[in-house]
Amino acid sequence: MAIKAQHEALFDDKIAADISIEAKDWMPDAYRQNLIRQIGQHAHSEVIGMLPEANWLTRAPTLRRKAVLLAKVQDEAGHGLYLYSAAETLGCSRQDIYQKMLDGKMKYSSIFNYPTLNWADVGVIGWLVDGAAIVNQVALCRASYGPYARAMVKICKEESFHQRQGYEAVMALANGSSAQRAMLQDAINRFWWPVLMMFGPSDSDSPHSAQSMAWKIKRHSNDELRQKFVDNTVPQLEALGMSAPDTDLRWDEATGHYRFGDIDWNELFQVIKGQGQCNHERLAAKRHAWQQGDWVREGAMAHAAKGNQAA
Ligand code: FAQ
Repeated sequence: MAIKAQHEALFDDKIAADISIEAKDWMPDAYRQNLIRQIGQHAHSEVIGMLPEANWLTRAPTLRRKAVLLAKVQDEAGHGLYLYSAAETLGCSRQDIYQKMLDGKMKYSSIFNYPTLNWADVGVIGWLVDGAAIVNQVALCRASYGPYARAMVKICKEESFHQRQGYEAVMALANGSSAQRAMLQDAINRFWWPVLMMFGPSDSDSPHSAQSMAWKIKRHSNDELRQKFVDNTVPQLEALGMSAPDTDLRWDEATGHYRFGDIDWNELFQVIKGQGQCNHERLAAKRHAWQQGDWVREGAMAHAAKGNQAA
């Protein structure tokens, strides 16, 4: 057997036997490129995802809420760093993929292109956005690429804390004044559908899913995970005494799942294409931060070079 065919056979055997693929293992180039694409997009989502909540850091209602929010936003930066490191193990350069994101050539999650208009949005992001991220990411803890799967284990632990802090914050509003309840319902109404879109296009419209599932990068399809999220979340909505902006949402005894209305896929594709409410603002903020941080990078590199000379 030719060497390449031997490599391919070993790779296929490992995938079939659920043995992790590690950084130094042979892997098909398409598998490597697909992972760089997904992990890179995931890393960018974490760092862009800091912006909507950071918008409320200076306006948190109490010192306790502010300290918790600061810690959460900082955790998201950490998640970005683990994921950029995981992507680098595949041979890409962090600076290159970051630049592609700044240039609009690499994607990040659609959800972060929606504005945070009131304090309830911060609780709803923790509860629903982190809640959706966990449903997606728990499955990724078993992704076939070892460095990605291991990064996801640590990230999921922290995301669970984020989800609970979000639910605790929305519980306070749900038990508050009628103005607080109205503010919470407004935030749910604006975030509900965009959160369902986080799981990606429907399976029939998802070009990467079949191959990613065959490679066991994705363990569940976009629609399966979306359904799981809805099933998890509707009882929480009911416990809060709140509702989703979906008149078709109902329990289906026959399937044991909640049925929900049609998603506006046109909206998702517009946001992905860069035409969401905040796409321009988010990228402008990151480009500005990158330029402002130039002197820090220069100093750090000079320091590192000096350390290398001394060694
Ligand atoms: N937004 O064929 P598929 C978080 C793109 S982390 C933008 O289905 P795939 C934590 C997709 O990239 C949230 N683009 O693709 C947090 C592809 O484009 P391409 C991020 C989207 O990869 C909380 C094209 O459409 N999580 O929230 C979206 O098999 C709070 C075709 O789609 C992850 O990234 C979208 N919603 O499945 C942080 C999880 N959906 O590359 C701060 C890891 C699809 O061909 C605060 N990623 N696209 O140009 C995944 O699980 C997958 O990549 C999916 C998409 C499920 C997102």
